[in-house]
Amino acid sequence: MTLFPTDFLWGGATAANQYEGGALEGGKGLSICDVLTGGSLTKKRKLTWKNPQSGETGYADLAPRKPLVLPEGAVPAVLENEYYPSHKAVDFYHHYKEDIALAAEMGFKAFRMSVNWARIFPNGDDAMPNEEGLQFYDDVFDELKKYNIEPLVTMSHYEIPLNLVLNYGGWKNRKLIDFFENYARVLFTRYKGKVKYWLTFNEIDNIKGYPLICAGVPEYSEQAIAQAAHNMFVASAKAVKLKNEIDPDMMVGQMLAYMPIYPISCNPKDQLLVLEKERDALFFSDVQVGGYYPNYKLKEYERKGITLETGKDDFYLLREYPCEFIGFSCYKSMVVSSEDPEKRNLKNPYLKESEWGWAIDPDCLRLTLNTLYDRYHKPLWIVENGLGAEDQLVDGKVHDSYRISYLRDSVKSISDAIHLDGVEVMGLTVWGWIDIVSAGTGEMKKRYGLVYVDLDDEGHGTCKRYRKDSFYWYQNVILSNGENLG
Ligand code: BGP
Repeated sequence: MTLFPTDFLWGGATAANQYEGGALEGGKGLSICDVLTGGSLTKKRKLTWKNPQSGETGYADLAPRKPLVLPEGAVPAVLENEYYPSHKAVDFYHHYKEDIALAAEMGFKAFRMSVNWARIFPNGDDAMPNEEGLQFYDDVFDELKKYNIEPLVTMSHYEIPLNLVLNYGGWKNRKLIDFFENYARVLFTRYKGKVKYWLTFNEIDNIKGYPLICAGVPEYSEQAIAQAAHNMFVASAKAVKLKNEIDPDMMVGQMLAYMPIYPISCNPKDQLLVLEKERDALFFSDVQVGGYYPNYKLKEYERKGITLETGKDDFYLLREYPCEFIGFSCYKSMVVSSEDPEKRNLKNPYLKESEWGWAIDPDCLRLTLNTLYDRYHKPLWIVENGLGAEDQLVDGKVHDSYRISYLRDSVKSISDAIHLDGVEVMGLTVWGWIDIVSAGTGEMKKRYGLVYVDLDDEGHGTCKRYRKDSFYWYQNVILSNGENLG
């Protein structure tokens, strides 16, 4: 019995700021991620700054749910002699032909990547796009076409032109709606016929914890976050409207970070907390996919005195131009307790954890797929899932049975959602199918790849690519359309 549809889009996922490199080449402007240092589990990533008047330089913390605090007169800046993982990343910029050939060898049907906004509009507010940047992505899409691989393109994946942060305050400024609309118009017009699937903003719901990285908003206030999210919703709806005009065959999706949340006990208070925490993510799909602001959010805004600056067509646009599919990332599940509602990372006694403390939950995809499908009845695409682990390269080989086991459970979970529950699933793009820089920690050591890249946390290494055991495993999975899980 075939469990997966014949047109199921198997593939892998990446993001420009973690993969592409060439950050100072081809006329690209600086993005917010280009001023972030590397790090590790114990040494947090920092943002570097400079005071242009005094020449003083330094490092600022990037803690979740905290504002970015810089000394008077300082601005985020690239410092000499500092290592920035996004600048070279794993150098897709110069290796794209080799990498796409590897993806094709595995049998990929889809390749998730992001266009770096600052490669197209170096300052975000430029009148004209950067032709060299446009040409680079043309070359990449042509290469993918050679192998019949569909690109799935995120328009903004944890990067935003630095100028839009410094001079506009990021997405809390409504002017960004126009800049993004312009950017979307350029992308859709140029890549019409080459790119069918688009995602607007990566993990938009993470704006609650990371407004700077998700939305270029340096302060931490619920008011600013609500406004930035609203502006992004309107920009996303405008992108859907535009693609209808430019190429109705394209599909524009939402991209949500989602994880199932379990109550620590059957105390009803714990279950109420689950409801609340789930809404932290679902609010974003309620608006972007459902097309309206849900009452629970309007009530919350009322209670907190949050008011939105809106345009006269905003709510009409949200209703008329919702996203057409939901792309989501899901790596783990979470446990909450009403005794300590803000505490994250409560241990689940039924699950093992990765070396980075992420719960390994074989059922989280089936649960997520059902939750989202029951609520929206729109096609779903698992655009990120995978295991970050430390790998050993020995004699050119990596025996990553732990990754195979994780991914095998994921594929089973998706297959159950399809054939037991009837969920409409478009595809799976395994996160970091080739080793890339970790978004959270900024290190190379946390590897997700089916392909190993010889680079360390400081960017030293040959950049050479090696096929891991999981490469061959996934190749068989794709070849058998999910029947042969090894
Ligand atoms: C998601 C991001 C990715 C990616 C992934 C893994 O949140 O969309 O950019 O990096 O998580 O996270 P990390 O790299 O921190 O392990």
